Amino acid sequence: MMIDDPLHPHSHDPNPQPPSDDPTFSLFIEGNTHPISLPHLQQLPATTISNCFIISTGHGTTGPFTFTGVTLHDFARVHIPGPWSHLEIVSGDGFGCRVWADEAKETLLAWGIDGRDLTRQQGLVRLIVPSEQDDALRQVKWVSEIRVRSGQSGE
Ligand SMILES: Nc1nc2c(c(=O)[nH]1)N[C@H]1C(S)=C(S)[C@@H](COP(=O)(O)O)O[C@H]1N2
Ligand SMILES: [Mo]
Repeated sequence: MMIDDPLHPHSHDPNPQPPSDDPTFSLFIEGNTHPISLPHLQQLPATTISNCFIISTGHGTTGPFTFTGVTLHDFARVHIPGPWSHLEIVSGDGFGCRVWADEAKETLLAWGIDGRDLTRQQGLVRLIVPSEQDDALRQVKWVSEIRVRSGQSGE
């Protein structure tokens, strides 16, 4: 295992400080890179999911929050033409996780919280995986890259 691989999450200690001010992220698909801006993301179909918790056993649970954003399912329908098995979601501070296609309807690229815009400090744009309970290791703040994969495993 590579220690600095963002897809093998590090310690459970959250980083409170955004790596930059710009919420634009890059979509990597079949060797091409597309910038995805926040205004663009906010024009995609919005989904709101209530009763979300950020469950981090080491430093307490926060919530319930109501997050608003675009599901990865809707995002993929617009931006990913071919079949895909999973997405690698990576942040600007070297954090990340994988989301499989069968989870995409329940997973948000969130830009809103409790009826307001998420602040950059709160994670804008933030991956929200409501089912996750493992120290918030999939609640990725400051998404900076989404890489589309069609392989079997996470390798
Ligand atoms: N980009 C990024 N996202 C991250 C982390 C991080 O260090 N960097 N830490 C995770 C962990 S371990 C926790 S507990 C939560 C903390 O979320 P909060 O800062 O909203 O409480 O963010 C998760 N998402
Ligand atoms: Mo955590």
